[in-house]
Amino acid sequence: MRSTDASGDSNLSAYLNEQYAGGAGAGKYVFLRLSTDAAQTGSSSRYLVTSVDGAIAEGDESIRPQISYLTTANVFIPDIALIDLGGPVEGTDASSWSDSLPAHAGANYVVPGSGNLRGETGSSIFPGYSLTVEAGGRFQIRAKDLDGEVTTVERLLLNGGNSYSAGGFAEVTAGTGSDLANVLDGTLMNSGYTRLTTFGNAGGNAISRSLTVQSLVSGTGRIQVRENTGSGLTTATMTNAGNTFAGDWEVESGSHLLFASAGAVGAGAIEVKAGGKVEIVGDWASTENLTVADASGTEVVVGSHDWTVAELFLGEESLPAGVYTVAELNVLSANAVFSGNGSITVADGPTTALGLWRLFYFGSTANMGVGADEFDANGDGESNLLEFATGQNPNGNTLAVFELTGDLPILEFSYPRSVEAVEDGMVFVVEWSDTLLPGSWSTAGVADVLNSMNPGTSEVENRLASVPAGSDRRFVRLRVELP
Ligand SMILES: [Ca+2]
Ligand SMILES: [Ca+2]
Repeated sequence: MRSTDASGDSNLSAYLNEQYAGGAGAGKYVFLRLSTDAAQTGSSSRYLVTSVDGAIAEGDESIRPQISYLTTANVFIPDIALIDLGGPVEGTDASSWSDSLPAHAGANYVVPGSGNLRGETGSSIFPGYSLTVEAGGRFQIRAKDLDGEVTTVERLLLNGGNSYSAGGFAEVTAGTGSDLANVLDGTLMNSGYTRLTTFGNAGGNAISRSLTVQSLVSGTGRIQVRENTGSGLTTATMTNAGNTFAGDWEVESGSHLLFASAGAVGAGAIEVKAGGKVEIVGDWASTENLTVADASGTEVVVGSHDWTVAELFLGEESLPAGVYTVAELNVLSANAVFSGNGSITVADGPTTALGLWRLFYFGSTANMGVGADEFDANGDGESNLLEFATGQNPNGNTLAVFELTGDLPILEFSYPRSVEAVEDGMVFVVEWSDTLLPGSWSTAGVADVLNSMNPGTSEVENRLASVPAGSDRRFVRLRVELP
């Protein structure tokens, strides 16, 4: 219990004297009732004091006492639930809510599963302290960007479940109009699975109803952007550069997720599903992953920007660490399209040049199938690994050139060596044998240097190994080994 302060004492005293009415009210009881319907500002709540017979109506409102206090968020604030479930209902309808009042200040509102709350048309500020949408619940945004309108919810909490099957997620939808975007502002704290729904077609006609989220988005979980018909007619735009959301953004088929700045992505990872489109207008530097389905209709709009991600998954493949231009990404991608003239840097992907080489020629970094090291993809007698080691196209029609020249006492053996393979740690060993028997191969006396007369290129250098000639016959070979 708190004591009243000096002005409170004075007001309370004056109020009681008013009820006493100079003796005319003598004998009456004055009951003080604390009204919870009093206005609330921010986290400051207050009770208005009134008397049981409403004598204040005859009195001076200015001296009516108020008891105010500071609340901690979500403490001492009543929870009010949407009770009119199923069809869309208005928050301004008293019958929608468990306290039988239109949405008002000083309460936390909850839209449970099967709840479908329509935001107000025009610009509005949701009056409650917070608005929570639970799994299976829906909140429709109906402010129109064309008219400069904004729906503001100071604290929108999306508490979805863990799936996108019916009832498993919280939903925010673009609620009205055609050829426009509905606009949400305020803050949006996410947890669990959320779907942001836009509408491409309705009843067979294009209505192109997009959604713009200006809200500061925070929290974790998963936020999926999905156009109802997957026709690619709408965009879900995230505009707040201060977003801190640390979950996963997901773009469904025929849907478009646009981040107006790199900051708008927050700390989230991005997954572009088959047929989805993502766009970031800025240099996105992330420690999270970008996952892109290698499927037709999938689009990644890099624009003129440079992005950095921990890992870049293209289909099932994690691209090796490195810097990829949009053009290079389009070579690696069978179906997904990267657009613009920027680049994506992969910081933490697999790091071997051999993996990248396999990916480039065989579509996979994996040492298996047609890309396996010991496989001879083009049947020219050279294994894929030897093709890599000697800087060849494993699908081409070239053969590595090995030459053995010279005479007693020194033979000269020349061979091509991929600089990239050396940087990868691959070991090249020139060795000799007089019998070809297992265990007879030796490197004794071998010196292996760059062929200064014919050094090759920056990608494939020509090596010259001097090998001691034997007394009778001598065989020389190149052995390549992975690190
Ligand atoms: Ca071959
Ligand atoms: Ca070859």
